[in-house]
Amino acid sequence: MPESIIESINVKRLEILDVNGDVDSSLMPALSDNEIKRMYELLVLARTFDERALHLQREGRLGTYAPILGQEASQIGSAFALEKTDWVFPSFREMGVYIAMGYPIHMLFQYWGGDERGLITPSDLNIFPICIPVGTHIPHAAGAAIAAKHKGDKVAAVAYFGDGGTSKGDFHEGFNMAGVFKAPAVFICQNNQWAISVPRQRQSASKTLAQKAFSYGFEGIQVDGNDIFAVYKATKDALKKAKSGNGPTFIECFTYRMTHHTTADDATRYRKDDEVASWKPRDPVLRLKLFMAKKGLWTEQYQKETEDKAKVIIDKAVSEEESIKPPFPGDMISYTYEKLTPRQAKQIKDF
Ligand SMILES: Cc1ncc(C[n+]2csc(CCOP(=O)(O)OP(=O)(O)O)c2C)c(N)n1
Ligand SMILES: [Mg+2]
Repeated sequence: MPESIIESINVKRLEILDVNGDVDSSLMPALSDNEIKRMYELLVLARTFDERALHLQREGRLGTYAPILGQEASQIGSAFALEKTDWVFPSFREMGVYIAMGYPIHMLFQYWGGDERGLITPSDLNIFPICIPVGTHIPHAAGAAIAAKHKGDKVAAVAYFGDGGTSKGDFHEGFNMAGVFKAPAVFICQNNQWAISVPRQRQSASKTLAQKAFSYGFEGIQVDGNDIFAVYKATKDALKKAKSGNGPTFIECFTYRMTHHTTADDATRYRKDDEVASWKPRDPVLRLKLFMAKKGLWTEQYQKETEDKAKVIIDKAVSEEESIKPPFPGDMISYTYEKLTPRQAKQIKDF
């Protein structure tokens, strides 16, 4: 039998907003001027949060923190497309998603300050707790999507994870289930080119990460993750498809982690300054700002007001968080064991 190609993989790449702030109007999603301004204000707020978290960590006022610098468009653009009723399964680098969904910011500081009560999601938000183990929440999202389908809920389940997450068995198990059951799931990978010190090319021999979805019978698409309009459109389309019974989508946001993996890491030990510098002109915030300036939506005055407003929100969140009574240390073991050992009982008494 002659060799033949059964089906070739056709991975689309979506780009709308370029580095000069110009858009491909044939692809531009419908967004009002106010919505575009709201997106920009969220980008600035998320970046202000991120900067403050780093400063607080350096001052010993916060624990280890995973920065989002460079990935803001992937996070705000996708979250902007979500409805409050959708179920979100985040990893540990999604502060922009939390902020865009309206999560109380002081609780984010509380969590990164080591107080788990910061992850008690307010009842009007469907956000699962941050998942520190890489990728283990991908099957949870697939399961939630299958459950929503059975219940007839018009919602989608959305999992966020990194390029490193695609190497986990959980990724393949979750994708397989989602594909077989045509689950209303949207999988969003922020391919930031690094999994701590492991570069993308050592993570997978696949040309794109997006193409992996095709093995499970659904579409994968790569988007420019520093282009907020492309991320928004891809997510909006995927959610619509999921909610109309047409199954899952995998979105690979092609972006870059501009700084260290966490505050416990030193990225200068394993990657070159030139590589980081080459991504600077592709900054997601700058790109939207250039677009808005051309449209007459951005002025120096507006920039100042936006930054001042963000600073006030973050200042307030920090003081709110720092006025919360610290948790009782004994809680570390109170909820772990059904019955305490005599030593643990003594420890709790001595706290
Ligand atoms: C199961 C598991 N193994 C190892 C780790 C340690 N770890 C934390 S983050 C990380 C890399 C994750 O890379 P990626 O998925 O690309 O996400 P990114 O950190 O780049 O956002 C590793 C190995 C972990 N948290 N969980
Ligand atoms: Mg990564």
